[in-house]
Amino acid sequence: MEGSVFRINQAGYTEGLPVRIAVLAEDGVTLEDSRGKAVLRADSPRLREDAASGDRVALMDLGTLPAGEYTLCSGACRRRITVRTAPWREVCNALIKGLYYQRCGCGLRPEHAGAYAHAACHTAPAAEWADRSRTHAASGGWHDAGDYGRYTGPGAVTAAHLMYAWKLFPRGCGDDLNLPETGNGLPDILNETKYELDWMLKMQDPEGGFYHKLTKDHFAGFIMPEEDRDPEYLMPVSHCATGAACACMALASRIYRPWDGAFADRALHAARRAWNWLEAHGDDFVPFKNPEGVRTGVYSDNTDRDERFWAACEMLAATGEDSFREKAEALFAGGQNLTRFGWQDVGGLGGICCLFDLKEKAGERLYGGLKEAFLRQSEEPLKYAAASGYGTALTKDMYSWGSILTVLGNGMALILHFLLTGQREYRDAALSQLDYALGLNAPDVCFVTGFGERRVMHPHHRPSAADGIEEPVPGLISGGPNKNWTYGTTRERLGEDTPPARYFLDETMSADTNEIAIYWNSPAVFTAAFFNCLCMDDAGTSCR
Ligand code: 9MR
Ligand code: ZN
Repeated sequence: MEGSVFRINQAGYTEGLPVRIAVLAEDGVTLEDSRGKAVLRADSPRLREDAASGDRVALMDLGTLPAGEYTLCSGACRRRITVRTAPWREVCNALIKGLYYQRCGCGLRPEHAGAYAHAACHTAPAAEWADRSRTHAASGGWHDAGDYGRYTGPGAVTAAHLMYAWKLFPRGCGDDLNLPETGNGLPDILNETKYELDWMLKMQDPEGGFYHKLTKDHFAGFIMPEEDRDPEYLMPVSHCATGAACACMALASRIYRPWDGAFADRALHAARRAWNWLEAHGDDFVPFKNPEGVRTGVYSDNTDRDERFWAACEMLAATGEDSFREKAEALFAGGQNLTRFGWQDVGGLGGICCLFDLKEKAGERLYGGLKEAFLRQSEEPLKYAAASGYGTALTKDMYSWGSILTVLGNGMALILHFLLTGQREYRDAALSQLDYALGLNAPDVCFVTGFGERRVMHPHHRPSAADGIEEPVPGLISGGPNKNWTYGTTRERLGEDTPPARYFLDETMSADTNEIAIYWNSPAVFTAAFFNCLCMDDAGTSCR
């Protein structure tokens, strides 16, 4: 495998969807079936320089292939690929189960977690940072990433990706994940999401605002979570956390109502209290800063206009009240990035809400304007993908910390564009973003743990490093190449000349290129759920 001239989706291609590979050599390419018979021959590919990686590479579309095992041949180099009827189910399930392994405040039992079982962690009540005399029971939620903190905004965004994945692609989200709740009547994706939502409700302060995060004052060492026993604190309320939690809770009230009216009511009540807090704090926005002496994740942002926009859309969808439409219109008119779905810019989530759930309720002004803006903005990722030697929807400057979020967020935007217009080039470009995550990339790495012959083995993830098991915890996705803000230790290893798309180290200490995070798993769930749905649907356009 070392030095292969092929880059492939290592987790498997899908019958009925284009099979794309990248090749880095000029020899002609032959594809053999499992009996060694050539089923496809391509002339010498025309290599072109890929700006992000510096590679001379050709992206080849082999068209659609029947399910089976194949071998790619170029000169002396051979590499196996697999085509399956529905590879996405397994990937999607693993990515959701990956979040289960991040559960905090409980033990993971062997019957659900296998070898990755561990004792309960972080169960103690937490004091407010600013007033240690005030303590609250706030355990639960998912560990955010490779660290053990729980952060409200990132959690809200993750839960929203999962809820929309379920809302848009219910049959694609898998089920039967062997969670403690499996079989209780709720789909498992919603069971897993509820674990985070139940915690998030505990993060609301008596005034209605949401604490920004629940962490220690410093990151833990590389120990198991149950060994991390230093006190944790509720860090101050922030505008962005409150806006994101408001939106998330309003969405949750709609999603869970068919199964659990009492929970839906609690969620909507929390959302209203958060909204009132935002209204009362319209003029005093300040970016969140770590209090003196705190060194855990900051998740700072210099505006809350996108969180307010998303919250207004979700409040409108949950209540139908006109005042929210007016707010949403005004915040949209102020400018929103509708293709962003990450913890910092949540404009795209407000967009999904309006475009797919509100329609008439949004009114022509908001819906029409938003749709036009979204369709325009989402042409960008298509252009990036077309310009990239690997079909990746990033320019060379976009390889920042957690570049996988931008890749998969663009994948989400491309899918939504396809759902709105039926244009196949958008669907196919979205597929390239998943192909990237699963190995069709310059470093030749499958970024999802547990998948692929050249998979991430040493993510910056405390349990994976501390549990004594060779394979990392499965179903977690690495942030991937990052050359924009890097650690000295990473630079020492990779040097100045390594191009952005190759700026990746599969090493535990490289948090800057190889951490995992819940809100990187969730856009992968969304995209995989879509393609899983597509595989199950003969019409091939939508699975709604
Ligand atoms: O995802 C975050 C990324 O966008 C930032 O560049 C990076 C540095 O501030 O932080 C990332 O978030 C980390 C958070 O601060 C703490 N938990 C781990 C997160 C993933 O690396
Ligand atoms: Zn924990």
